[in-house]
Amino acid sequence: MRRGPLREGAFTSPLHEPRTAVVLGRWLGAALLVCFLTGLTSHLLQDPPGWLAPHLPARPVNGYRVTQGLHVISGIAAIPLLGAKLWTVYPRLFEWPPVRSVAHALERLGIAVLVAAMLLELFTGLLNTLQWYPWPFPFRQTHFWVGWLATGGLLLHVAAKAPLIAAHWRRVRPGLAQRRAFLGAVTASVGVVTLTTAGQTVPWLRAFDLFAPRRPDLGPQGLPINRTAAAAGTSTAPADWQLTVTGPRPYRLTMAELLTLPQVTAELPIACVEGWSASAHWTGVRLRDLLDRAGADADARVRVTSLEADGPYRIMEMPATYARDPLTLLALRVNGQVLDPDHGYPARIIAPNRPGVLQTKWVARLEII
Ligand SMILES: Nc1nc2c(c(=O)[nH]1)N[C@H]1C(S)=C(S)[C@@H](COP(=O)(O)O)O[C@H]1N2
Ligand SMILES: [Mo]
Repeated sequence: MRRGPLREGAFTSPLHEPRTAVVLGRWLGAALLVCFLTGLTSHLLQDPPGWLAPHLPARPVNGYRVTQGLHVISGIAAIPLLGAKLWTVYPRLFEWPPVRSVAHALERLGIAVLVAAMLLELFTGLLNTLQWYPWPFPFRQTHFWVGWLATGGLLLHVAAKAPLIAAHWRRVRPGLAQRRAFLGAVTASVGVVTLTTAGQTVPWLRAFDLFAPRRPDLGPQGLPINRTAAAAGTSTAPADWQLTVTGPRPYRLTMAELLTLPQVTAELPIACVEGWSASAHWTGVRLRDLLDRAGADADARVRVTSLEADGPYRIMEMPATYARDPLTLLALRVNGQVLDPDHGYPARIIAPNRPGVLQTKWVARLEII
């Protein structure tokens, strides 16, 4: 009956043992914890429940840039770590007898769910950084819920293995030379994938940004683009474009009129959920000036609508904290030039500590709520 990998002694490497699994598990656990917490942060900033929205902070200015950068960095680092961890423990797949008791069956089932959820989570996350969605389900909801499943499964796994983890937590001397070499190779792989991708968001690693899907300095006006004006159907703004503002005292402004209002310059990043970020100098009219002019209350939210005919980011809502912030602009210029159509000409929103998806381009209308 026991053939191939099911044979006794089929796996000869001395590394298929708990100490290696524990060392890798610690690194992987740390990466996944960072990934989970920053992912949750991203979810709450992008799509907050109603009770939380008014309390989201507009500071630090680079907050989302840091948390989302860490999310993608830790997620990418987790890929080689998970590979090494699975290699270390995979002989357990061929355990004999396959099931010893109900508890054992449940534990194996739990591991199956955990591994499947982890693989799906890292796979969908990585492909999202490439904006590639070769599956029929929606990315965001799937990535969010599978993230909970993977994290819950991980906590149960750590609880179930706590005695084994505790027994192998401390280094035993002399260490195994093979293990040192293996862990060294894993560390090197993590280092290489991190170093060659983190430059999409960490400015001083930019020179090594070989494999990330984005170079933060490549694109019109020195900034990358996600959705081009051609894709959005906004390559040429209507000749009679006017900004429409609705509220207690609704009004419309032409571009010439907007340019007569006080212009403010702010240095703010675009921090895309896919992991790239880039800072720029934006010039335009403070959003709060436009809202005050329409008679908005200090705690009013604003709904921003783009010229774009459709697309998931055509309409965006902004809580008062961001709308009142002195750095939140209806930007008309970037890095000293009139906005390129790809960057949102005639006008775009730019606000501190917000996900890139909420930095609406090609603004047509502001509604005070
Ligand atoms: N109207 C509109 N605004 C949008 C988008 C969009 O698809 N439509 N994409 C958003 C996303 S996902 C990002 S990361 C930023 C990118 O800004 P940039 O192209 O100016 O760099 O714009 C945001 N604004
Ligand atoms: Mo984005």
